[in-house]
Amino acid sequence: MPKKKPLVVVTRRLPKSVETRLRELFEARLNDDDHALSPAELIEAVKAADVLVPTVTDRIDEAVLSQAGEQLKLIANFGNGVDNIDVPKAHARGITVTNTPGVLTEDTADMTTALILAVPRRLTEGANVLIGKSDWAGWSPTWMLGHRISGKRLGIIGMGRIGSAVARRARAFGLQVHYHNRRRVAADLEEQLEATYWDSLDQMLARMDIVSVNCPHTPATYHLLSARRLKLMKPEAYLVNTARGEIIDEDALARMIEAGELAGAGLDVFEHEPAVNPRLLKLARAGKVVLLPHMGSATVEGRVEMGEKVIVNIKVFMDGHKPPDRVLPSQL
Ligand code: 8YV
Repeated sequence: MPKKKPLVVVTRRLPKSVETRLRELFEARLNDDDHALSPAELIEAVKAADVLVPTVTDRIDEAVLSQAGEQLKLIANFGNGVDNIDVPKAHARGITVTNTPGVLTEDTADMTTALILAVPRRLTEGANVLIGKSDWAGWSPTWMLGHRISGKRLGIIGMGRIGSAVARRARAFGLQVHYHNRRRVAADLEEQLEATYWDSLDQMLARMDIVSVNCPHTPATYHLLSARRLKLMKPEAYLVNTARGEIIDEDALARMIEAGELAGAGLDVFEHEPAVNPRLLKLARAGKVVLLPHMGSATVEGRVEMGEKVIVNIKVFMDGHKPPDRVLPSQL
């Protein structure tokens, strides 16, 4: 008798080619209308699935995991960040967790760079003039002036894959690269990026013109940029975040920009997605911040490669081997 295919429950719609391959390999339960699953639907999914493929929009916490059936042995996250999953609890229940690192590095670094450029150069403000309510009065020497990028100090928080890719791009724009990381990176990488390491995040923040958040969201990085730390930044500095909203105290950030204690921000991620802090929306309308709806890795190519990684992780796991992108609680 042929072996029964594992039931793979995918919580959101994925690119067609990925879904087709999932169907060929497994008994795939897909989400054709792409709605975000309710907590009840998520519980239903973990009760039935051998493998769950969630995304950032699914909160796999203790309440969900405690309802999982005995057969659930793998959570193959479609995404790099795993802060949507209680990884220690999953491990304690004997469930392996994997993610999709590497394939969204360049896309996310591109979007980070776009925000690094867009905020000081007032890109969205300018673009909105031409499609806005009032007519453009024409060029003038003192109109719509932003600030120069070249020669400024960029402080990268989190010099992992994405942070390093941001640093490479930043060099090309003439930015001086500084970074803070849990561990200092290898000397040859530091040299290649001409990057200056700051052991003290506080001291780095006080000296940067632009700060980019590129670290994962873990219990240790929740509100890493607290009100106290944001206050250390120069009033003319900008903050960019393409990692996770929870890393910044958003209310404190909004307050400071409103008060002119910080020049502006470029944010692709938010603390309570899909809700966006109304104060930030107001600041965006005033041209003080640029807000994007979590688009950092949103490319066709990236999504297909993420899907490919998910499939490889499931296949290898089902063949009785350790999947390549396991996430261990000790790594968080
Ligand atoms: C993904 C992301 O789109 O992979 C990540 O960590 O933040 C995003 O770019 C999302 O997580 C998919 O689940």
